[in-house]
Amino acid sequence: MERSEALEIVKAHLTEHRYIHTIGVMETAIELAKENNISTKKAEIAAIFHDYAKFRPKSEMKKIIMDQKMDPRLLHFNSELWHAPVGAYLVEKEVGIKDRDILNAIKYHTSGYEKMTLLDKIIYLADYIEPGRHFPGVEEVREMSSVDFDKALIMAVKNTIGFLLRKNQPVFPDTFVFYNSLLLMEK
Ligand code: DGI
Ligand code: FE
Ligand code: FE
Repeated sequence: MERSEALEIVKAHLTEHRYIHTIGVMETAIELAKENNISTKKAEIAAIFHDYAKFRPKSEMKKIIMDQKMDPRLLHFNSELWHAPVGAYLVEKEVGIKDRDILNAIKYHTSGYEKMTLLDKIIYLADYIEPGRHFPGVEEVREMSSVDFDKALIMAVKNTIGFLLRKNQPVFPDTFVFYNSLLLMEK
């Protein structure tokens, strides 16, 4: 699918703010894909559609999680997590994207999981460091991203977990599993 067509489709599902974020993720993901020698096309399409389901009503997302027999633990954790797996499902069903690599990158872009591929990691990190992000610690991760990709990823996951802990929020188990897998891989 051409970039212009993909952007036109996703735009109708997003706010202006979220569309600008999406463009930032797309540009960042393409840069990271080049730096890490993987397909920029898959990174481009996964980035464009990563937040496709961000504005679906919670009731609709909940129904999809149940009907499609997705991980039932999702329902006990923050509903912010839901747009990622639901997005992967809807992008396949409504947009017709069949590429498993792209769909998995969308599916795991919020929580992460144990066996993240390089494309999954690129979308996760691009979502975190795109130029529109301004939270504490992001600049350090941004700088590290082109020096040591894995180190930047660990910093990003660590910051996210720390952010949830400080807010007394539960952390989805896959996020810890992702964090552990990155640290154990380093050795
Ligand atoms: O959709 P975006 O705002 O672009 O970013 P995202 O898909 O990474 O999701 C945003 C939020 O999800 C992030 O601010 C933290 C929140 N969140 C809630 N519970 C969890 C969680 N993130 C992770 N990784 N794990 C959780 O358990
Ligand atoms: Fe998201
Ligand atoms: Fe996002």
